[in-house]
Amino acid sequence: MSASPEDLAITVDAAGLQRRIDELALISEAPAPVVTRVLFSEADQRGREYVRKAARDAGLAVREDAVGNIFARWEGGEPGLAAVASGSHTDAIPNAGRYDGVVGVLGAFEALAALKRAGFRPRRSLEVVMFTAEEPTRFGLGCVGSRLMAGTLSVEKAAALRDRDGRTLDELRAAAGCAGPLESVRLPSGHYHSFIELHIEQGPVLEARGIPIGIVERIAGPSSYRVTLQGEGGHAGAVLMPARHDALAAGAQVALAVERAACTSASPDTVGTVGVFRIEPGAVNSVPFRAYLEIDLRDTRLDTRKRAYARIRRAAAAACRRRGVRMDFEEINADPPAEGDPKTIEAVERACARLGLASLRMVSRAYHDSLFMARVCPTTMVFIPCLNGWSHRPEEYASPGHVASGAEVLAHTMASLAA
Ligand code: HGY
Ligand code: MN
Ligand code: MN
Repeated sequence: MSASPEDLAITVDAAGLQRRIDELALISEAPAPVVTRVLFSEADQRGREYVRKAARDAGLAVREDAVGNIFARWEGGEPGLAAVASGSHTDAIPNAGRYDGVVGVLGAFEALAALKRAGFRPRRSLEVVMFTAEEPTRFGLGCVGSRLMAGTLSVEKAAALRDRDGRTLDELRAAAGCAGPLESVRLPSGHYHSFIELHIEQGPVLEARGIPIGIVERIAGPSSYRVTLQGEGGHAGAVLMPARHDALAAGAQVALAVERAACTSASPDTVGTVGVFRIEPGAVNSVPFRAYLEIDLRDTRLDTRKRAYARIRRAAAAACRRRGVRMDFEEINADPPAEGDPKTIEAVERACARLGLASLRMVSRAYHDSLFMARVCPTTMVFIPCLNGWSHRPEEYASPGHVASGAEVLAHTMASLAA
């Protein structure tokens, strides 16, 4: 019987962990310090190879599923018991930083390696998951890997996903060497005992409060929509204003309606963004005949997000009616918020107390694979501070000390849940 987790001398190799974060950051479609690793791109493939090697170096057994989720496992003493899991993603949106997702994958490998060095012998297996496609960049939908694992994305809808060049998920995953039917990705019920994801906060709260660890009680529910506006083009000099059906002007009113609905919501957590706005033909002396927008609308509460959505739809329809512009408004995803599991949260709080680290229960405004893992097992997240709350930009930064503390808290938590 190995020592109980409380007595383990667990030491995280902070320098080694930082070195691996920096090494992975160099695997990018863009020159340093920018990190870009879009799902199934050449850089993403090299990133996946790096992750497989890091898992093996940590002494873990590696397997992959049909959509490219990577599983790194430490078999426990009682294999029949549900495993304690952790993990995150290593795909990165264009012009991103080096910590988003990566801290949760490499930090979890380091947590398990530290437990091995401390002589811990888990009763439950311990597993780290590198999820495929947490970012929506390739297909417009985020968390494709964890959605399929949780069964919240149908195989039909997944197979219908296409990127901007019309390539399907099946084509791209086959080209990346993934094999097997998408049905096989779904986790059997009870597969995991619990799931804890280590991640940078991607917000300013922990840094501002000088608190090293956040523990997530609730993850905001994300929704996204694509809007196509079909107006009439024409010569910028010849078409008089009353005769215009300007798709960009209509799109501008839709974008302002998104902002107004979020700003006037009863919930301070309602946020709305138009992150994609393309127009055609895109010539200075031609009235835009088509506009394409993608809307990101989130909230920690479903009722206020639904009310904001209804307001956006009404305002967009009225603007298009007045302008004689046709509107096609399509939902990409609309997911409910997720709750952190009280017992798993308490396990993290006990680990923080043991390490003498202050912690704060809080909301996650970004979504994560934990949003879907919470559908299949008790889940929470461990946040660490990041500089000015910056994320999804090259200046993203978390100190080696905070990264190491996060991995240490993760190691103690997973050991206590797997003992
Ligand atoms: O958009 C998000 O919340 C996540 O970073 N993909
Ligand atoms: Mn992200
Ligand atoms: Mn992330």
